[in-house]
Amino acid sequence: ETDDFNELVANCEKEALHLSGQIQGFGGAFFIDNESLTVTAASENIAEYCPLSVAQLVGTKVHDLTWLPLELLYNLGIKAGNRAYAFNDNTTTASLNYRSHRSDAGILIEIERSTATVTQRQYLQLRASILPRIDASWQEHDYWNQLIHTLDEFLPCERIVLYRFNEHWSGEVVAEKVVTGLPPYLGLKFPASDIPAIARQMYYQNPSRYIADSRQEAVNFLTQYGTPLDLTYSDLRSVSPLHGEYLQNMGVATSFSVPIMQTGKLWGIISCHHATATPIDAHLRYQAESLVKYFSMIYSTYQSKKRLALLTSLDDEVSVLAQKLRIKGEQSIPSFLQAAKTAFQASGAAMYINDDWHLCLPKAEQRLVRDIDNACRHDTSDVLLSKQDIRDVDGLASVSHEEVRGVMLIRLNFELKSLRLYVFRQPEKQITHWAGNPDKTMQKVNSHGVLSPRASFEKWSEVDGEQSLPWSKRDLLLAKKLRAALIRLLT
Ligand code: BLA
Repeated sequence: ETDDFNELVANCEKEALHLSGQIQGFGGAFFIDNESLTVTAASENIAEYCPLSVAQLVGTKVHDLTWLPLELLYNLGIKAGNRAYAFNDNTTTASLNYRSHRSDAGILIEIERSTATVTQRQYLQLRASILPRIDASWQEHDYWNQLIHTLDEFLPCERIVLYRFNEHWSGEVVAEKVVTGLPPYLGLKFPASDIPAIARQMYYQNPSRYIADSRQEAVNFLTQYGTPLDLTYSDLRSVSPLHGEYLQNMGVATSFSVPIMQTGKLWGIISCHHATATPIDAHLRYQAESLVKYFSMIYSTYQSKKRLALLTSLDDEVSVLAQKLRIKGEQSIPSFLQAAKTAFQASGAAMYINDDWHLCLPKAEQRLVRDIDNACRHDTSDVLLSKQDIRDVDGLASVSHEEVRGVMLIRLNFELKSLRLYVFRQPEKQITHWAGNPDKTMQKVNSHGVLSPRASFEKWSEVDGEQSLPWSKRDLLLAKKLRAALIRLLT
């Protein structure tokens, strides 16, 4: 079963999303080739959105597209990925929203019917509602909640979540607004395979991903030669069948997600759901994208300030620690170790200096510490070694001591002097709440072994009592700063 699963995940990672050759049926699209300046591809449903049939449109010269809002071409620029918009255009009888996307090969035009609109003034009011309410006492979740509540003012959704990626691309719902009657996802973790790398990568090219109806049939969109067009920049791109099924299992028809970038990297997403197909107008989506970008900037300023404050407070902490060693030398080692233990929220500490061991462990065990040192000190990893389970270190598989489970080693190696400082943490019971069993993100649906995404997103709690609490970014920074201070002290 694990093999099946791994194979399927590997397949997902390979799915060429941009070459699906199909679009979703809530809009129509055609492509203008750069070289010939003629239309070389049109979606089968294009007649619903323009005065021409597929056969009439393909082959048309760009200057004959007189019904096309001109700004779509004028405002486009020449960089691949550039976009231009024309909202609520009334050149035809219906009010239409147009979008153009520039790629190296040409220009993709996408057209949707308009269903709602946000005026510029309304948008400015929404945007303003994020900024003036910011208070010096705001914590992270205040920023997150403010964003989703502002989006909720104009997006027709039953659930809006802020989903933050973790280190290895699993993620967690850290803020949520959901109508009563639906199960909350707040605090639940989702495995990385729910959004494969190839789908995450799309957020660097596109400001959002909109799935109008997870059950709707796709519409063919092929070139005049019958080959699929590159739909990288298409908002209408058809839905990966597997993801369509995932959404249906979640009870979601409409899904709209917007990336949150921090320092140029995908940090999280806003994900909006509705159980029944509920159109989100292109103009509203565009305003949501702008609002999320605006939020990202404010939030990264907040993060920089927080980081600066952290660095300053760590500097203070380190200088107090280092001071302890400086004043009384050898004699002060016990109180230094005690203080280091506190600073790292550790269960014990040990230091090797001047060819001697000093221990600060409730049950001091010289031998154990020497064994650990023998196994760890030659580790070739960086200046710091940190583990949540010391038994993962080669040669230490059988260590069993109730105060020694997590380990952090800070080492200095000089020709004459060598110092190694160990801090230990005890095992701690830790609970992770998953949205469904993470070992069963896939299920077999029939005797042929066809796999499908999990059917249950119900809270599934995983309890681990074997590891120490993780060493946080703050712990690692503190360790690096302490190491630098010790170097200054000893040289
Ligand atoms: C895409 N998966 C996505 C997207 C999201 C998620 C947000 C982007 C498209 C969208 O907005 O709907 C996942 N959505 C979530 C999560 C939450 C949410 C975690 O709201 C939490 C609240 N999916 C799987 C597995 C595979 C998979 C096992 O579960 C494959 C092995 C694939 N997910 C998959 C694919 C896409 C996707 C292929 C891209 C879909 C597309 O763009 O067409």
